[in-house]
Amino acid sequence: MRRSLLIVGLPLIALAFAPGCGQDAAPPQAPAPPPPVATPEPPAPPRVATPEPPAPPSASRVRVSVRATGYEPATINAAAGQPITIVFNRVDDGGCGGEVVFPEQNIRRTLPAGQDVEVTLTPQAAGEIHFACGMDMMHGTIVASR
Ligand SMILES: [Cu+2]
Repeated sequence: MRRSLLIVGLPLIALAFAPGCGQDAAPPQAPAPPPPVATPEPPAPPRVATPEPPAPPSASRVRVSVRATGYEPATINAAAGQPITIVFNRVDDGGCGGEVVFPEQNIRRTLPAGQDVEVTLTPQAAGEIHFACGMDMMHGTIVASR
């Protein structure tokens, strides 16, 4: 019995005192913070002119295998306005892939077997650029998009 009274009584006492405490206590006069001292900004480290990192080669460089059966891949995606390099490698000595022609670009290259031959061009607009073997039998397409 006494215990329960105590338990009930203590919070009541605390409640009775709580408002009084707040009123009695004068609002603490917070001392004004000292005016911030203007510290000079540390001089920025000299910016070393770093050259732009080169674009990842995979983005603008595509390998194309030239087989007797055709170009692999035969369709290449490119970004209009960005140069793209196609690295032709004629895998099969046979077949008719000994020459590659970009008729719209006025490009014609001989493809010796087993050698990388690079053709770099920049699609000027979104659309297709075609290439073919010298006899216009095997075909490939660059699809340029914005
Ligand atoms: Cu051909």
